[in-house]
Amino acid sequence: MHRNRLSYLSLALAAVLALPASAVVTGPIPEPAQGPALQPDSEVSAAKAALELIGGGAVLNSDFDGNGSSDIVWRNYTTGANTVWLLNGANFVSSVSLPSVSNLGWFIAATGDFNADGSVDILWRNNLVQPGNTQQGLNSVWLMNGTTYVGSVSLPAQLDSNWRIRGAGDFNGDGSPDIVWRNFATGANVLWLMDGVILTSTVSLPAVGLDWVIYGSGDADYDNNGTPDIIWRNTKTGANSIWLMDGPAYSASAILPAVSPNVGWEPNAFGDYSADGKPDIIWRNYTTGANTLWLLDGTTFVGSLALPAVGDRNWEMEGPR
Ligand SMILES: [Ca+2]
Ligand SMILES: [Ca+2]
Ligand SMILES: [Ca+2]
Ligand SMILES: [Ca+2]
Repeated sequence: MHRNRLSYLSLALAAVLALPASAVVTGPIPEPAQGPALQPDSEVSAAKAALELIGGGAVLNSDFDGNGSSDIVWRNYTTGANTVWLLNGANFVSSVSLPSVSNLGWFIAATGDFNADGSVDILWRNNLVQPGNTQQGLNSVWLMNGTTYVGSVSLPAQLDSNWRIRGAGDFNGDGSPDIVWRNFATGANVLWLMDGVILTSTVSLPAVGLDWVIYGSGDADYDNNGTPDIIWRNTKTGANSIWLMDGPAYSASAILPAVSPNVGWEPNAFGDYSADGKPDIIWRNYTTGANTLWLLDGTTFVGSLALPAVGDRNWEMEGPR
């Protein structure tokens, strides 16, 4: 065990140290919005429950339009279209198209306010190893003003496609979102501590077996200790777990209810959708197109609520995370 941990650590360090100090790249090129905006399926939205708002929650870093409610980011991996759903609590209000990115190798990797201007930004990683994809390995932040694209900034590249960005949150409390990486070949996990869009240092987290996948972080602080936490799901057993973080260090785990594997559910968005100041989890079912909100009281499951479905499963829910 100890030896494995050390080998993961050295692998992780080797991987991050191999990064160029700075890479001049163009990032995903915004294109005019195209096609219809992502809309809820009408037959399901009619059945959606209104959620009684109990008011007063913190305004989280998952709120694109500044109305105090967390929103939802979508990307269509067939068309390249991108959309934000604006919500009022758990109620769908409207959808806003973002610029398209036609290179489907670009994944929306995380969200966070990287330039500390009060608007949530979008972190992209191009992770697709494919002939002709010259942007593989690049990472870029879209700086946003609300739901308006302002510009993009390149982060250091990471050419090893086994390293995937799985979320971002301010772990060391300096105001800059830090980036959560997981290596899908080795099980190693690393934080990039950021100063805005500048990588300042890396921190290795404990390694975890490959059945477990990190689904997100964001600013979701489930135990209210001031540090965002990390959501894990075991894709073989259906178990779900939260890593409670103490700054940029693992502190303890909390168990969430299990969700059967192999029926399509993935936890995809992490924010406060019940306006009680406590983060919740939105699940998307990639078999049926259904979306469901888990209401949490800290790390305790309280109940679930159906959200509008999106039958077109080319649309993937990409955060906030
Ligand atoms: Ca909002
Ligand atoms: Ca920003
Ligand atoms: Ca930070
Ligand atoms: Ca926490």
